[in-house]
Amino acid sequence: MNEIRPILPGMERLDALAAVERKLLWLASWMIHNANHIRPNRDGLKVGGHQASCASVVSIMTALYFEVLRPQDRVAVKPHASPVLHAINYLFGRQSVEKMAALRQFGGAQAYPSRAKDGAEIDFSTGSVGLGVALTTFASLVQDYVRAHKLVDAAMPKARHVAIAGDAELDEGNIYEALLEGWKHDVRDVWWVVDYNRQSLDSVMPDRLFGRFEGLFRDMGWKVVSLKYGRRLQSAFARPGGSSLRGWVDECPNSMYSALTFQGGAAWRQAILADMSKSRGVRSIIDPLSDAELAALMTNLAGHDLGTLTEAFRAAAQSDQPTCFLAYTIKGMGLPFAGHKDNHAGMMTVDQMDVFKALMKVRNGHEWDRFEGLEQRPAIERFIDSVPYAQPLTPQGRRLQAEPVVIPAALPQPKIAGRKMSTQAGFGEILSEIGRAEGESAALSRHIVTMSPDVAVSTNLGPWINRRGVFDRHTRDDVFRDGKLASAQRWGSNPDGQHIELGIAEQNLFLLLGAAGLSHDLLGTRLLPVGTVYDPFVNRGHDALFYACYQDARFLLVGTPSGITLAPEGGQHQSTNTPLLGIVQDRLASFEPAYCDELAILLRHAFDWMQRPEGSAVWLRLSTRLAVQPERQLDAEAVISGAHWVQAPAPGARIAIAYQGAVAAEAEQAFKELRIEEPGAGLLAITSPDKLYAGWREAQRQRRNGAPQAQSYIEAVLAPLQRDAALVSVLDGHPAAHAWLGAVRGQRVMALGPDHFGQSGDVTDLYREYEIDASAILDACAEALLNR
Ligand SMILES: Cc1ncc(C[n+]2csc(CCOP(=O)(O)OP(=O)(O)O)c2C)c(N)n1
Ligand SMILES: [Mg+2]
Repeated sequence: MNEIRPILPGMERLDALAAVERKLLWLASWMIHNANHIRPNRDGLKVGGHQASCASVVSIMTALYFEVLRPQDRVAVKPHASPVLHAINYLFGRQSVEKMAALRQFGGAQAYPSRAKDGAEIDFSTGSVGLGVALTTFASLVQDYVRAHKLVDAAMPKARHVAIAGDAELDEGNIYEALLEGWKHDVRDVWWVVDYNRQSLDSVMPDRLFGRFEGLFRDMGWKVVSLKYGRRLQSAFARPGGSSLRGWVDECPNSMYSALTFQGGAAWRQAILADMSKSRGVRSIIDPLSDAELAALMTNLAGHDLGTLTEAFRAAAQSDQPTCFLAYTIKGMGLPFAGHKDNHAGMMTVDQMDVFKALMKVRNGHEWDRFEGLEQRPAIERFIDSVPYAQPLTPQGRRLQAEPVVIPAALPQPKIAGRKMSTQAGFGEILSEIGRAEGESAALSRHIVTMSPDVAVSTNLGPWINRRGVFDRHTRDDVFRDGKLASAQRWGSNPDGQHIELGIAEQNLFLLLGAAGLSHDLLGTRLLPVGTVYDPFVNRGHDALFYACYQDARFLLVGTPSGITLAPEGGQHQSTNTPLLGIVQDRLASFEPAYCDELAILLRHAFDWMQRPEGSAVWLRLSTRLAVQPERQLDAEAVISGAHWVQAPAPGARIAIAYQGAVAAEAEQAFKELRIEEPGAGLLAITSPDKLYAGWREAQRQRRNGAPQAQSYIEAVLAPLQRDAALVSVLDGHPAAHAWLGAVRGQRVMALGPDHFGQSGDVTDLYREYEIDASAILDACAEALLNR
């Protein structure tokens, strides 16, 4: 931790911080004002922005960024304080006026901090409240992991992971899921600084919440630092009568405190005297003050007191215990709507901005100048240059570089052909083979880290875990093993383990995948994170999955078992929408193999694709359904491109069956019968409607943009079929995943797949019920051939 740094020549440190604080308040307010009132608005749509939310957190961010944070620290900033962060980076010379003036515009600074769009200065994107806060816990866990595995240089300074959170974020359940998980993993080096303005979007928070948070955090092993009153209020409380005044403020309901803040000094006086006019002590404190002075005193909360904030942060920095700061603030502090319950999206009017501008001593035409309105400019400039966080983390900046992990041309594989097994079991076996860590795959196995929300064994990660061990910062024994009680699974854990076992909360899986999937950028080492989850419960964590993809995290998600094929596991566990999620989710390439030879190709591709600049995260949808594994030679490129002909159609064929995933056997059986009537028919294995669709869209784009010969893979695949041929498609998922195939060449698609769910039974019953068995496929073929 940096020591208290020397006093600047000619300037007190706190005065310099106060000048910066003022500058940030101005720039953030102006950025939003400019976006809404100054620049042209072509479509009349509300632009928006949160001046009050920014004002609330300006002091906290000043204290952190200009005093406490070190270059290696990583920060998640509450979404609606984005303008403050842009302004901070501007003062550090890392943000441009053009981007700030284009806040919320195409190519401009983002409404909510975005790694992908704002660039290297943003450590974590935020936007969906709660997720960024929790992500810091998992980023810290990942840092512990890579350090324990010596994947990073031990000399690299350890980062603290800091979330600057809105208090309403504490309403999000994922916060508590993360707290529990963080406790289990004894996570260190995390700070959550809560901008405790007791206001959310709609309103002021109930008073009963007060006191709840402290207990919750302490129970989870956190230090809680409550920063309630600023130094001026504290010294007033220390005077005769001060304890009555303190009692009164302590008891003042949140909504009344907010309303009085908005109303100002006269209202404060009236309210205090209504209750305590007889108290000579209280009167001796407030009577000498003007209305403006009284208002300033009564709103002197610690979250706006730079001295209190910096002292508290410095004290906490002495240990690595996770720490929550509850910093009391006023939403809209310093702005005309301070404290008003409706101020969340409130904005200064043009007239109010004129008054504010004069108050900030900003001249017209100089609104964006870095030091406009500040006295002692050279001292402040020197101060900003000397700030620890202003020093570059590396010569290249805040984004680190990682060596790629070399993936062998073919993954080590168990013998598969001829065996009766599922894709889920195949996944477990291939991963276990990689886990032998011999020869070419040694580097690969060293960089893989698996994780699962309490379904490691039931998703076949067991053999890998037995080889590679469970990760924990502390070595913990396996009681069953030590007691020689028979168990197939080793659960002892130690710092060398390569599986991170999570509790059942799926959002935590996606947050951890997100954090681990950024290790190349944040920690300078490439991890290949593999997370397994029951496919239906992807829905449970979908926002966090979306969030991980939005940040361009790179990981492999394995959803298994899936569809209605998990039959007796019960109707509630069936996933029918996931193939569609796989198509629509950007930065996530999704695949569903039917057989383990395809799986082996796709798994290898995933480890490669995750590492490519143009690549993405990958999702494999697998099944527990047993199938006799074919002995055959596959075209790996075709499997990766999304489809391959199992039986190529005769040129000009009238019909083909296309299947995806677990329903292969039904499609093959139907195809056998179809071929008796239609000898030229084809059988297509679809491994990724996502890739096929994306390729088709891309070719359309290229053709529009002057490359008329551009052709997509799926266009080439379907070309041998007659122009108005029928394509009977089937998958264990919503049929809309295939229905679009008819638009590719104008062929007729009969798409089969469960569009209802919820019955349990065996596969035979369910495939009949949801019309994806061989006879349903044949019926569809017959209908297609008849209705030409
Ligand atoms: C998951 C999610 N739900 C809703 C929103 C819309 N929203 C944005 S900010 C906000 C309230 C935030 O209140 P708080 O965290 O206390 O921040 P403050 O502005 O008071 O600092 C809401 C509901 C969101 N961004 N994300
Ligand atoms: Mg709030």
